[in-house]
Amino acid sequence: MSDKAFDTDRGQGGETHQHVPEKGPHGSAEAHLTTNQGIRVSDNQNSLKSGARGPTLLEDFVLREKIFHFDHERIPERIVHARGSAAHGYFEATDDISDLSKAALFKKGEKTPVFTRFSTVAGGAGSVDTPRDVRGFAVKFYTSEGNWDLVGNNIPVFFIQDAIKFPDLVHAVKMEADKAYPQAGSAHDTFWDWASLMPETTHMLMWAMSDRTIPRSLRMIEGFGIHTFRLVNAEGQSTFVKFHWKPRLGVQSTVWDEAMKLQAADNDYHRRDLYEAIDTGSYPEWELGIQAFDQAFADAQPYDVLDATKIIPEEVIPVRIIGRMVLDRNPDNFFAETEQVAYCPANIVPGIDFSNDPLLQGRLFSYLDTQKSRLGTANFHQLPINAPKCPVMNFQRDGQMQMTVPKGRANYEPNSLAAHGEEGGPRECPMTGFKTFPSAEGGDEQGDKLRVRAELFADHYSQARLFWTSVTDSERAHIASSFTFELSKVGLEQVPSRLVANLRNVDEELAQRVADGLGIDLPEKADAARDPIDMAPSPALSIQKNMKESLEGRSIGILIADGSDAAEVASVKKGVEQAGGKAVIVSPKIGGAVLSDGKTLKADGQLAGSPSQIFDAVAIILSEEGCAALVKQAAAIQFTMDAFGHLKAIGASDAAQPLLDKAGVEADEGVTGLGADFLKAAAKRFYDREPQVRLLA
Ligand code: HDE
Repeated sequence: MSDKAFDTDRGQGGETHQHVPEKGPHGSAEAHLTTNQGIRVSDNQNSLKSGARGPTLLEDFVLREKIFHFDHERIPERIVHARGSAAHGYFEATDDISDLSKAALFKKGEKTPVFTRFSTVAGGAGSVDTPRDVRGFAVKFYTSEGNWDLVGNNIPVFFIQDAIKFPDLVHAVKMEADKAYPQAGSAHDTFWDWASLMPETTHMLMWAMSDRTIPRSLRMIEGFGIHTFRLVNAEGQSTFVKFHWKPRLGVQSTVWDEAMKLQAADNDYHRRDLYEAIDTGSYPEWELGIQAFDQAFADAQPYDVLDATKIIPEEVIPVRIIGRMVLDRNPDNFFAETEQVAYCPANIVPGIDFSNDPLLQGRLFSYLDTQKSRLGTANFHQLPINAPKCPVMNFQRDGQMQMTVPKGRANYEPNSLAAHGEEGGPRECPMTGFKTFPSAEGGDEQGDKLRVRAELFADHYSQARLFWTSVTDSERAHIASSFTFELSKVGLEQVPSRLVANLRNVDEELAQRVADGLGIDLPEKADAARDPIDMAPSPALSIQKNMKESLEGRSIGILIADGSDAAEVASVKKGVEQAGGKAVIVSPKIGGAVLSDGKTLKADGQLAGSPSQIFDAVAIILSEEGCAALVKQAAAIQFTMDAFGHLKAIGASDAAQPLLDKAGVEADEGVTGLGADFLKAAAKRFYDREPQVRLLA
């Protein structure tokens, strides 16, 4: 060797490998690093060169294989729902519904493994967690009879009624084709241009502009199968059904200013929250409920149960709880599991069936198809995360990335090979196999091939109005303000008034408030294809009317500084933890603060990196000297001001008052001392405070 060679792992060159123990600084002697062909790698630091300063050699198969594989690590992201977080868990059937469905997974006491993925819709895989957006809620049940995928959202209705409009919706809402922004979120020209021309979006827009689309946590969202499905019992009788997931922690949302600030504070806010909850044994849990009904009920409603822009109010058909889902294990590998999981609404098991909902029917094609382009092979079902946990046997063969090795020559059916001592392969199961429910699809008229929609689909406004009349004044103000905010970002002059013209069919006051918020004249009311009717309000649609006051699953920030009273800090921390919450100590330095007892309490978060939007409530425990220092710090003032502005409880020591004053905190029910009253307040949001801190439409 003429050049002076340097071997990074082992000091100066020239040493032979025999002298080096086959063990890296973090590895074990047994875990040998190999190539993909299983050949042990002797050096993972240096490529093969012709002399230490010479060219790298093409011969270096270790280098080439490593770079080759790296170059192909990325796969196409999902066209929608690209950003997601997932977890393993189980579903447990808690009620006997054998009168409705013969599915084994619904047998009371049966436990079925699940893999559940939550997602935003519009943003790319690397986008943020808290834009205003619908959340996907997809559950794969690995049942003993095959996989059932319930691929839903956190909103019970959808933007469109017919699958043929889906590409238009997605093109309009995703980043604009020429500009590549916005990366996530609907506040831009093309979405509102399209939506304002599509009155069928109105009901969904009401939900999208409500606090449902800015959830506090993925653990605190509801889930809905949206479409009407069928359940089929052992006698072959069918019942229509809608599926609901109800979170044990209740539904909780952020306020819009908080959601925006969360994007800056923590891009991964929801992903981290889900992961950490499971990691610390605080398992997210939902109840699965159904609304079951028959054809006579369906025929009697003023809306069509096949229309995905309509709900059935829970007050009309109460949700019957039939099971619970617990998510108790984080994925081991994000790519192999969360990214490669392939959901498909067409995956159903005996005992469940489809309805004619034209949106559902289109989905039955789309998901299987998209997985081929995303995962690259028709054999994606063989990936561990997608493979059923019951036997899979058929005569499908070959294809890219075939992972199984079928034996023998029986790759066709019928065959008589078994009778002659060869492997004959599986056979049909006329008794236990899946049979489509033989619904009578009507006589000659319904059988005609027509590009039409059923008559009641033309009512685009009655249920949008139902949503508006069912929520609180505060929720209405949020809806009107969100419409105003989103439309304020639209540069196309014709669009806001067109949308407001549609809103006049929902509620005149809503339309007027949005027009006032935008500073435009109230346009003429849009023609309605079908006049809306008034439906009885459904309080179940409101978040605020159904809040669960609890500290469980919530995170409380405790701001301290040098001199804070040690006993007060300890008591608040203990109180929060005993109530099931998480107490997070925040101080100007991560190293902590020296408390009144002379001891240093280490902080969980540094003030500059732990703004109050990441907490559900805050306790500010300061001494006079601590407060005098913090009152001059923008981060501390902002911390306090935002907690107040985001309608959270603030528990404060007497000496912290100057900081509260500087931050503009005014006394109300949510501003407390540090005792039991704080713990009670911390379980709530103070929506009554809002008119005092923010101008709403
Ligand atoms: Fe999807 N949707 N969708 N969708 N959807 C996809 O499948 C599609 C719809 C939903 O975590 C895609 O694997 C069509 C309604 C979720 O992996 C794609 C139509 C609902 C997820 C697709 C709809 C959903 C998807 C993109 C109109 C709520 C993420 C990547 C007919 C009930 C699942 C993929 C996950 C994903 C098509 C409408 C929920 C392209 C054509 C309604 C939760 O196949």
